[in-house]
Amino acid sequence: MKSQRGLIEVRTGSDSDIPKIRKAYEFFESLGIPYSPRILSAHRTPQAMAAEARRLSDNGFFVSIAAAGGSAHLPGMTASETVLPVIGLPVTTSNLSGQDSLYSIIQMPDGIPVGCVGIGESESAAILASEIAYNNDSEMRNRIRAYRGIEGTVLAKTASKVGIIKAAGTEIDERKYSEMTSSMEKFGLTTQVSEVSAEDVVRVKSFVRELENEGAVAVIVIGGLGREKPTNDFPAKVSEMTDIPSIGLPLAKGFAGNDPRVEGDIFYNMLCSTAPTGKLKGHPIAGMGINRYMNAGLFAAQIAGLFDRAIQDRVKAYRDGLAKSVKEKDARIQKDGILPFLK
Ligand code: RP5
Repeated sequence: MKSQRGLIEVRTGSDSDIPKIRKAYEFFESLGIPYSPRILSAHRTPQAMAAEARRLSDNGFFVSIAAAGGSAHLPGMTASETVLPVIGLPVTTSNLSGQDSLYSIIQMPDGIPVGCVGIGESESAAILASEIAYNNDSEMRNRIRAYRGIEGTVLAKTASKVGIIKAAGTEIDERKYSEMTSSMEKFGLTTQVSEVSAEDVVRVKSFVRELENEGAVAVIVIGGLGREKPTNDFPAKVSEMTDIPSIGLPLAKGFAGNDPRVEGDIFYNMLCSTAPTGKLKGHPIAGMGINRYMNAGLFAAQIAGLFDRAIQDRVKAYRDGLAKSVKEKDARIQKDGILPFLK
């Protein structure tokens, strides 16, 4: 497994992660996709980890896969130092089977998104990274489609367009939804929206084909736990049909753990499903945290920013705004004390 630099960095928090994500390297090897492996620890080498994250873009990378286990800070910390899309790969652990890794990666607070795949789903991470990095490369896209068994071929023409597909019946928080779409507009993205029944394969397929023809850079797939039948496995269904990078946005009102209608938990159900063979199958989905609407829009903007400099600059300005607001609040606490914050 000789590696070259390429567009994709694969950082692990420890050498002990490497054999656990073997399938990622194997995917790149089998499709002839160059990648750059690193060991960068968020807690043992934090400075080097952050410095290398800041250099990702200048070093020509388009995307970083950050694989870590336990209290897995690596993906979130990497994402906070770059505006390139970061894919979080939760590594399996012995005491909590990687649930610890998953939860510490996926539920990133709004503002800094990480696209998280299923626990140990290293091939899904590699496929997703390739779909993001080679969105404007017809030859590579068709190679990935053939590998995944997706029907038809595409002619790449990257547009700053993002599809949004909602599973009918999902209870949407309209305020947060419009915050997401209006911020996407401000970043310079155009959106194409569809609400369809998760069971209506024909309509879902025709919508994704339309997006493919128009050069969409990402599709945000919304499903959730509602009063009706859960639709949080909708992102997996959509991702099965297309190589457009799929961003999964799971929604829930109130407590989202241990829903008896869901196999595993809300994330497991979104990122992995049982294939007809009865085997567990992961999907190349950039999973967002529950109700992290803003992060879904931001992740789409970060993908679009790879191909459109103006969008990337707006994402940078947004990040600067986040940092400025924290600094202002801290200055206020130094000046006025804690009382104004204890309202
Ligand atoms: C994390 O801690 C790594 O990503 C790894 O999954 C976990 C354990 O690391 P080692 O103690 O095996 O080096 O940083």
